[in-house]
Amino acid sequence: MTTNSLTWQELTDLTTAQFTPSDPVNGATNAQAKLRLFGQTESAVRVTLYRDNHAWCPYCQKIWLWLEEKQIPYRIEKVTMFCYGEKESWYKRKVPSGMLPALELDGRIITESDDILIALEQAFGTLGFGMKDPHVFRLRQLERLLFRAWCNWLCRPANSAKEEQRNREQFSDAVAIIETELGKTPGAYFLEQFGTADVIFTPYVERMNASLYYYKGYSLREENPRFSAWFDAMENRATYRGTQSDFHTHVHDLPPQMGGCWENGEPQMLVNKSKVDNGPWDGLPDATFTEPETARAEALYRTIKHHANIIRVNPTDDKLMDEALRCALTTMMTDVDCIPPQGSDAALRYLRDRISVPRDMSIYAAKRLRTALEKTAALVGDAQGVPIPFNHRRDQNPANFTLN
Ligand SMILES: N[C@@H](CCC(=O)N[C@@H](CS)C(=O)NCC(=O)O)C(=O)O
Repeated sequence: MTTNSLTWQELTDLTTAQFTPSDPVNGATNAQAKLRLFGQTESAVRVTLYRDNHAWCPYCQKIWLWLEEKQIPYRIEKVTMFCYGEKESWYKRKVPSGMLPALELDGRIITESDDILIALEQAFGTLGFGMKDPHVFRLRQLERLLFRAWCNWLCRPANSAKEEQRNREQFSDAVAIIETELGKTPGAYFLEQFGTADVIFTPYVERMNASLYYYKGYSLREENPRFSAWFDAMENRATYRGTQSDFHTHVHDLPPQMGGCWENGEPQMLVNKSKVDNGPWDGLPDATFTEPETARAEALYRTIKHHANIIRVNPTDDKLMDEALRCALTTMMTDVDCIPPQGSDAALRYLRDRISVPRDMSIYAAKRLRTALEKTAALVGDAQGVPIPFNHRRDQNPANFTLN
């Protein structure tokens, strides 16, 4: 059985009936808000966080998560990272290096994420054990040890199988040290209670989990029981879920940021890479919490909101993409195939490859949309979209999405 595509009006009626977006200002952690009040008044705001449009920058995620956990009212100003497009001149006047994150606290600009956390602690108190606590200090050093071992393995080409193996072992040794640390307290977090140390580990451990799965066939989350429990505990926090990205977004954002990521070509790596790129996206160890019932409706709501720009930036003819996109959304919502126009397979896969989490939508919403786009594309062919660039991500230039 197949169905005809729904009109934009019919799709809008569906999302209105099925989805009530939460309040970006006072509701759950989300990547779209420009102001967060946590029920307080705007006069309580002392902080502005300058972070990237894509909600991707790891050092920004650290500050973001801390502010959300502490429920400090703050404004958000979004800035373009170099590899996505032109850096805003107003930001360069404020922070000449253009680096992110930056924080304005009572009118004072602070850069460097660790200095930002220390300043925030001085103004608002610590989140559990703070930056200068000796246990946290030691864990911060171990986080950098793990980071260096990860970079060494992922971001440098190995000259031989032996070198590749050595890099893998060095990383595994660093992981073993962290596993021991995680085992020192009865709970799943680094110290007795959730706090600064967990926030510090979050951004890069999330990126390690994604990148090593895809480029090396190594599953950090599945192969290490304490890391696994830590990820599960983090996913129990609505704050973390609001900042959480998916494997697809990370593995294609990392190469230009890190100056390259190197595949090892091993059989498991090839299997993992294919799953992340082509699906099925269900079952990937990027999220294991129960899927919210609203995932499809959220994906629909977010796509409708930006559909004019999504269609305009797609390399395919606008009319063709309009019909094809409505077909994919119809399938996503009805579970019935909708045959898109001939020649739209590459266009649908172009979009499948450019959903950015959490910038565009949450992780399960993205899985639903990627699945519907792939399923619909497969009805008319196997043409792939324009490949995702490796040296930059100007195909994701935020300027294209600020037009309405
Ligand atoms: N040590 C800095 C590192 C910050 C950093 O490397 N930021 C990157 C983004 S992750 C950046 O702003 N790069 C410039 C750009 O991409 O525009 C910190 O901890 O804040």
